[in-house]
Amino acid sequence: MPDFVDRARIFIKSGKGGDGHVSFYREKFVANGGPDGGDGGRGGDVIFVVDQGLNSLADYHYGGKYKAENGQDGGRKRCTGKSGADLELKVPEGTVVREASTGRVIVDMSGENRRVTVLKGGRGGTGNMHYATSTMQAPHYAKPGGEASEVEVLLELKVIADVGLVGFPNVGKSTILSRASNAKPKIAGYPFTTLHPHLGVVSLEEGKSFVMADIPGLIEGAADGAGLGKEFLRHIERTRLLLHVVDASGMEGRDPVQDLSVINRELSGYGAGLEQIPQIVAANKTELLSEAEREEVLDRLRAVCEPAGVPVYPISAVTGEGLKELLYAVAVKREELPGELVVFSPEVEREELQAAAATGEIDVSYDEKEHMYVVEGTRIDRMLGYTNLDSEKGFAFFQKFLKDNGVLDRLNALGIQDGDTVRLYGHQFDYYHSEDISHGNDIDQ
Ligand SMILES: Nc1nc2c(ncn2[C@@H]2O[C@H](COP(=O)(O)OP(=O)(O)OP(=O)(O)O)[C@@H](O)[C@H]2O)c(=O)[nH]1
Ligand SMILES: [Mg+2]
Repeated sequence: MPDFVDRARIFIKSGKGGDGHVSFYREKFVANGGPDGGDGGRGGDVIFVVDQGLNSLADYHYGGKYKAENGQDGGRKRCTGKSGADLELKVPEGTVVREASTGRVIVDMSGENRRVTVLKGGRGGTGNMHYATSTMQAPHYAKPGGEASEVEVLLELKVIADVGLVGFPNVGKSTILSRASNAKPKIAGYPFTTLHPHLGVVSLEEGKSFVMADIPGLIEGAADGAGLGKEFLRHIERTRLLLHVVDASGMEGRDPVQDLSVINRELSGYGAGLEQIPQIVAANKTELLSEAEREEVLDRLRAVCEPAGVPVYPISAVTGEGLKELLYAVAVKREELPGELVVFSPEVEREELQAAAATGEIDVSYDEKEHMYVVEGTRIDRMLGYTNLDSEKGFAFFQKFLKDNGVLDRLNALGIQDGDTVRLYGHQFDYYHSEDISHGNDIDQ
């Protein structure tokens, strides 16, 4: 398994509620005991939890289905079914959970979001013990448990760091991080040595410290995906400050001033406002230059950077020269910048997600107290949401829906008679077998 994974696609499913039970109290010499069927237990929720010890989504790399437990059915003697256990999915801080079908953000596990319920389990069905009335002493029905919900989600890790290192491959970003922090990124003299983000805590004297992210090198076209640029740029979306590293020695045959503008163009091209993040430029590998060459390069860099308010620091990550000054400037600048962590807002409400995620069971029951049949379930709810029952066509569609989904069969099985009332989410209808179900006194109108 790869040690670092920053994206995964999984199915999550909450537990179904347990069914209510139908039974009657029985004892020797006691005839016709009352109803004693217990309630079903509730189904487990799916909950995302930030685990401080994780820094990768590797656990979810293989996808698959993650399921909370179903509630158990109610039992005899007023026995309530056991609730289904919740499912806790541990993720690293900074994981954004999206609905796979639409890409909408469900929750960003950052900031205050340490533990968030994403799918609720179905409620437990009520047992027949609740349905005894003076007129109906032997109710032969109970409520089925609420349905489970299932949805496919995308998990995306956007690391949380104060400062992001950007620049072409091989300019010395990882060398800077390794010298400045406790992090031990791989360093080598070839491009794309760094394959995934590393975080390091940079601690300076006077109690100043910040978290710096080293990401893989960027190349022209990164914003359009070249060299996996998009994947990498994602990780600097939350940083407050960018440390833009260039190779001042030009030893790879490139020009640092031109490199700077190529990378800046990619940042703008990415589209999440990366070009707005303040920058500090580090001109690295200066120990390879003569005094004169060094001044020439710095003058050219400053000519383009300083008018834009971007300071330039000459350094050598290898000898350590200039590093202290650079890091101090980074710490000071970072402290000036607004401290609010960027937390992405949800784009889909949990209720909506839940409705869309309904596994589609439809409950059909008889309400003894109200003397009517009841049809409910999220799918019915949704169907009513887009059907106009007042139109001829809409009503015909509705009838067909009830028939196709076995609702009419289930009403018949419960013993429905012509003229009986059926309730569906605030609508009431009179049932007539010949026409399946007829337009009745709709209490909503
Ligand atoms: N001469 C000299 N070489 C340096 C300096 N800083 C880094 N290097 C060398 O440059 C090469 C690349 O360094 P890395 O830190 O791996 O570069 P990077 O920017 O992280 O590269 P990618 O991860 O591929 O994007 C290594 O051989 C380093 O030893 C420096 O200040 N002077
Ligand atoms: Mg590197």
